[in-house]
Amino acid sequence: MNSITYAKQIAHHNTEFETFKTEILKGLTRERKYISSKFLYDKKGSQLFEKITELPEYYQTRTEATILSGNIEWLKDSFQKTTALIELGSGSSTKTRILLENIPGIQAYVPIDISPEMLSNTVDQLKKSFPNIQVTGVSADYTEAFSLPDLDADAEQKVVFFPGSTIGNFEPEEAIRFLQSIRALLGTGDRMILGVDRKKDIDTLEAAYNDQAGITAAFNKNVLTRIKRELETDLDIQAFSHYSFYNSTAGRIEMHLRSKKDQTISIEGESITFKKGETIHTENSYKYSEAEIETLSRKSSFTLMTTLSDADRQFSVCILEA
Ligand code: AVI
Repeated sequence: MNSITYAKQIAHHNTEFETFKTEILKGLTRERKYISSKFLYDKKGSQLFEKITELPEYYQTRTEATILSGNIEWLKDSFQKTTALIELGSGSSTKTRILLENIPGIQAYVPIDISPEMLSNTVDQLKKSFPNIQVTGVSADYTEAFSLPDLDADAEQKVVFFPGSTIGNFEPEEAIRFLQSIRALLGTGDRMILGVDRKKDIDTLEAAYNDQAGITAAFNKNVLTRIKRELETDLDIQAFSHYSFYNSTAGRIEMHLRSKKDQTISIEGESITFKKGETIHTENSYKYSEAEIETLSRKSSFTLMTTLSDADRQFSVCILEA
């Protein structure tokens, strides 16, 4: 590694540290304490999330894969013009493979992921499995402005794949702005395949975020481990518990960390006081009805072409056209 690259890496590391410190302190000194869900996904957090996707209670991942594999003929037929697939998030998963294996016109696949490690794994694996597809990874935070690489494939139709119901982790207004920014990258007739978790009975929803094995609790509490590792603090992780519930007014699952006692902790010299039962809000996961998906698409300047769903209507794979 040359010294310029090294100096850049230190600078990058320092800004990352400063952002983490500033945002954590800002969120914890608010009236209603808050930590952005983006901080849940460090290396350990991403591994725990992978485990969540395999839990019996977490129906989302397997249901989405079942919907895709149950509609292969329809996908083959409807995506005949598709030459380029762009995935938001890392796409080593079964779901991406279902599309790459069954849409024969795809010449280019562009996974976009914030983590360079995840990305290079994906790129290596998929290049091996699909030697005829040009795989170009883009390391970027897709929630910020990004541009697409020049696609060699004379991209007749681009399709953006955004699976996993990650759209639910955006606030509804942010979700519209985000989809509008994706729409701006596309031409008329390009498409988006969007995974959305549907509104359903509270028990099913709450079980998915309060699994028996305690993996979601570990995922949530891992952000405290990260604070302890990266910041100067006397924080006791055991003094907080995982708390997750469906807020039916807002139509979202909320994830919090709840203080087990009255306590004052110090982070980077700042005193933060908790009452027993007080929480730090760490994540929202919005659930959408069919009508809300329709509105979301329209407000983002897409046309909702088709909604594919499972027999129990738990999850939706929406096909949006630009
Ligand atoms: C990444 N995202 C779609 C997950 C969700 O269901 O909102 C994150 C998650 N949080 C707890 N469990 C899963």
